[in-house]
Amino acid sequence: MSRVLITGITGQDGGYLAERLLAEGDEVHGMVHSGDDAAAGFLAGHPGIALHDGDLGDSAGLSRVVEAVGPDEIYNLGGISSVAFSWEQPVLTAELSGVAAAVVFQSALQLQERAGRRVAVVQASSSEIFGDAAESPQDEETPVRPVSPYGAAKAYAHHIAGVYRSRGLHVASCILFNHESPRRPTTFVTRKITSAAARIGLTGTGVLSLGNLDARRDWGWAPDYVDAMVRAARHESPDDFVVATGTSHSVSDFVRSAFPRVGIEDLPAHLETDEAFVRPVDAPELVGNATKARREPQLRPTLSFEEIVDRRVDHDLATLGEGG
Ligand code: GDR
Repeated sequence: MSRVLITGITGQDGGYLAERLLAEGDEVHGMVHSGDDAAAGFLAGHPGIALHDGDLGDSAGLSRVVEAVGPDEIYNLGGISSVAFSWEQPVLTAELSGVAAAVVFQSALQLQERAGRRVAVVQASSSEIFGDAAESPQDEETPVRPVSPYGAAKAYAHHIAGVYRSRGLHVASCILFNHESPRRPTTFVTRKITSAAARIGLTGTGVLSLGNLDARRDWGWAPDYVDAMVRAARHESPDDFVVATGTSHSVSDFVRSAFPRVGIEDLPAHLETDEAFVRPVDAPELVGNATKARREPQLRPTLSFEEIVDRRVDHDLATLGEGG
C-alpha cells in the first residue's frame, strides 16, 4: 500500500486516479484550495480520501501539505488546465502550472532526504510544450517550443522536473497529449462538440460555434493516461514519457464523427466559426510518438478515436435524455 498525494484531485484525471488508487488499497490524499466548489461534492462521492487545504500559489502552504502527508508518491496534476484561459491569465498560469511544480519537487526532495526513503513524483506535463512543433510526431527528444502561456508554464515545469531528477528525485514527466472522457467540461472542444451534438440531435435545432476547425490533435482516453502515470511513478527509473495514441484528427473530423452519431448529416446547417473562439496562436498539429511509454511503463490505448467520440456523444445524449 502506498500513501499518495494528488494535486488537482477534483479534476478529470485526479478523479480517475483517486478512484483507481483507492480501489487498489492505497491511502489517497488530495490537496484542494478553500475556494474549490467541487471539493465538498468530490469528498461525498469519494469517501476514504483525505482532503487537505492548500493552494498551488502559496509555496509555504504547499510545502506544509507535502510534509504533513509524508507521501510515497505525489501526482502533480493541479494548475490551470485551459490553454484558452491561459491567454487571459498568463501570470497566474505561470505560478500555478509552472512555479508550483518546483515547490512540489523541492518539498519531495526534502521529505526524501529527511525520511531516508524514495519519494516518487509524477509531473503532468503536456503536448503544449511542443507548440509549433519542429517535427511530427513528437517524442521525448522533440525541442520544447511552446506557443501559449500555458505551454510556456508547462515547459518550465517539465525542465525543472529534469533538474530535480538529476538531483536524485524520482520525477517522471508524463507528456500527456489531449485525453478525454465524459468528465471533461464544455470549456474543452470535445465536450463542447459532443454536448452540442446531443442537444441538436434531440431537438433538431441549434448551431455549434467553434474556433479553429483545422487544428489537429491526438485525442486519447483519459483513464488510459492515468494508468500511464501510475506506471511511470512505479517504473524503476524516472524519465520523460510521451503519452499519446499516435494518431491525429482535426477538430472538424471530430465534428464529422459526432454529428452523424445523433442522426445529423447536414453539418453546414448546424456549424459556424466564431473568431471569439480562435486563439491568438494555436499549434497546428500535436501528435505523439509514444513508443517509449509503450515499451517501458507499458501504456496501451484501450479505445480508438471513433469509440471515444461515440462514447462521449452517447453519454451526453443519455444525460440530456434524463433531463440533465
Ligand atoms: P487543448 O484543448 O487546448 O488542446 O488543451 P481544447 O479542447 O481546449 O482545444 C483543442 C483544440 O480545439 C481548438 N478549438 C477549440 N477549443 C475550445 N476549447 N473551444 C472551441 O470552441 C474551439 N474551437 C476550436 C483549439 O484551438 C485547439 O486547437 C488540452 C488541455 O487538457 C490541456 O490541459 C492539455 O495539456 C492539452 O490538452 C494536451
